[in-house]
Amino acid sequence: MIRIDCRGLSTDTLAGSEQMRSAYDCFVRHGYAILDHIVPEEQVEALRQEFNETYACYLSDRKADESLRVSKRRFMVPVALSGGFADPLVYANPYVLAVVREVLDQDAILEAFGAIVSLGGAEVQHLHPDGPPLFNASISALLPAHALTFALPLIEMNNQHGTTAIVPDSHRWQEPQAAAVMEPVVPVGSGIMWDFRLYHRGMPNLSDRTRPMLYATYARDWYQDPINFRKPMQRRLVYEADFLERVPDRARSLFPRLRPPPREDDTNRNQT
Ligand SMILES: O=C(O)CCC(=O)C(=O)O
Repeated sequence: MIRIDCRGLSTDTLAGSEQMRSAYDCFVRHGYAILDHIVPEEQVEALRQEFNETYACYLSDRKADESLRVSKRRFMVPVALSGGFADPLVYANPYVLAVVREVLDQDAILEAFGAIVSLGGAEVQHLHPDGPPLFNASISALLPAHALTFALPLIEMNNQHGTTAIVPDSHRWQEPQAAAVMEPVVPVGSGIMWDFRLYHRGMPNLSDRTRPMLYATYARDWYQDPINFRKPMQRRLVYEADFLERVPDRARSLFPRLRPPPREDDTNRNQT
């Protein structure tokens, strides 16, 4: 398993760094990158508390119109880009963006943002990629990545709380096959990213603690995740009126089509 330690790595010189080169190589060859020490642990702990308070409604086994059940006791839920979740270190982490822009494009967008909540007792998921092949043709597996998922767990992902198991190299599969599965421990402050084509699955949560994992979908700017937002009330990005004003210049290109959200009294305006 290849891991990239970002501790002490200056964000000013990331593009040419050996660590980012290794992360890129691992991503292109094997379909994943694990980045250690990208967010201070105290900040992740604060996010976990904020998540538990703000999103308490998602901490039980309950179906909701705006969330998606992705396996037994596991849900994909919307998280607003507000409070601690609007910190650019979360949605535009410099280490993550360095890999995203190299793997996808300098103009890659943040296509969706939210959390996967794995409740205590959540069962193992089936192996799956995050999206279907781009074309119904073998060339799809040979192409560069078109989208990727970044996951930032709010408690350690391990064999008690359940990690995201991945099948290295499976982004190049022409069809599903038997292969070794890797179960990385992802500590608080670390993150993992995988190619949208990579086979992976959430592992069982054997503990009685809920395991929230923030996710961000980054994509080439013409791509939209075609399967994970199939319910009418689900939102890809939830944000407040002044969010865009607070996005730093270095992250503006993640939001090329974002407009201020519609006012409640103005139902004729477009929604993103
Ligand atoms: O819960 C996890 O670790 C992964 C969830 C996942 O891969 C999904 O729902 O698509």
